[in-house]
Amino acid sequence: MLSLFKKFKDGLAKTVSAIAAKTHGLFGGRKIDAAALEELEEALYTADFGVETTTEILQEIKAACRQDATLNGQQAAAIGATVLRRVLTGSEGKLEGGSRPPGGRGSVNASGGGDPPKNPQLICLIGVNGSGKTTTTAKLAHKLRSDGQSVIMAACDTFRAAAVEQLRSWADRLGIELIASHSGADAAAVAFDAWQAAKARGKDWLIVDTAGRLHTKGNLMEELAKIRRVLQKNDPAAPQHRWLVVDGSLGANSIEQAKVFHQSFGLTGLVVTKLDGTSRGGALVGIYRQLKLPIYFIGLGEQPDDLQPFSAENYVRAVFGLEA
Ligand SMILES: Nc1nc2c(ncn2[C@@H]2O[C@H](COP(=O)(O)OP(=O)(O)OP(=O)(O)O)[C@@H](O)[C@H]2O)c(=O)[nH]1
Ligand SMILES: [Mg+2]
Repeated sequence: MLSLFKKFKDGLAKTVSAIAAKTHGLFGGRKIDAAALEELEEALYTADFGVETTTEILQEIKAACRQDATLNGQQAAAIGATVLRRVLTGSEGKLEGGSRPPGGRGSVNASGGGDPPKNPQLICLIGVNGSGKTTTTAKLAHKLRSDGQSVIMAACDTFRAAAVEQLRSWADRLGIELIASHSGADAAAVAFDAWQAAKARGKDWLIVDTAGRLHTKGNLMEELAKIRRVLQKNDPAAPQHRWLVVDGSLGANSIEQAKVFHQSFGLTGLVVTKLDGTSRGGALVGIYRQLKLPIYFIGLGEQPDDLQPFSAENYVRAVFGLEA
């Protein structure tokens, strides 16, 4: 099995190799000079790390160069990694277990009856069109099940028949239960029914896929608020997780959108997708810096196993070419 670090490194290969090409392999170890610093600055901008982070990294490397004129690329990479770790402090979202601990059914109580089933924990995925919600719903369900949890998915993108079919084909492929209705059905009603089904069947998790929507469309944003209200009739704490799925290749565009989604739906976290398909994987840093919402998972491909819990350390090491 690939190590988690290797998955990050492979998934971020486009970003990493673009930086290496622009800096002529600086992190390999050659001596730092003014030209190398310029190349590094340019490479970090191009990879979408943003002005603040790029400036901080360059400032610290320049300060170290003033102390030690022989500073080399590997040492510079270590300094860059330290800055990035600092910027990403608090960025890792950690998903705590579902309605029961991994692997175990509810414990049997003294009267021999067994605990009443707990409410399912709910994750609702929202975002603009095409950001990766449906794929992430399936990958996440697969991940949770691989961790020994029981999962059900809800197809609450009722705008297009194709959307339900897309999730159904994932459900069939992965053997995961799906609650769906016809296209045009009320998304909130599907979410409500799915919650009831998850509760009745003692599932740990319910993952809700929603329709893509532009943050500027008030009626669609209202639909999200309604999904939340209706779910709260079942469980005032639901949906416990409200994650914005952000296309990592779109960079700074996501930040304004996220602010509007946050106002309507009270986001609790982020999933950053498609980092494998872009040489601008630094965008994740700007997104976190602006929003300060924990990143729970990142998408590094289109296969079921290509969703990884976000690890700031693995990300930082991959970017700066540090070995695990
Ligand atoms: N390379 C790569 N592709 C991804 C990733 N996540 C999603 N995709 C692809 O992006 C495209 C859109 O993904 P969907 O999951 O359908 O996106 P969505 O947000 O559900 O789209 P709408 O429902 O239309 O709003 C699909 O072709 C996915 O396979 C990822 O992490 N990496
Ligand atoms: Mg979708």
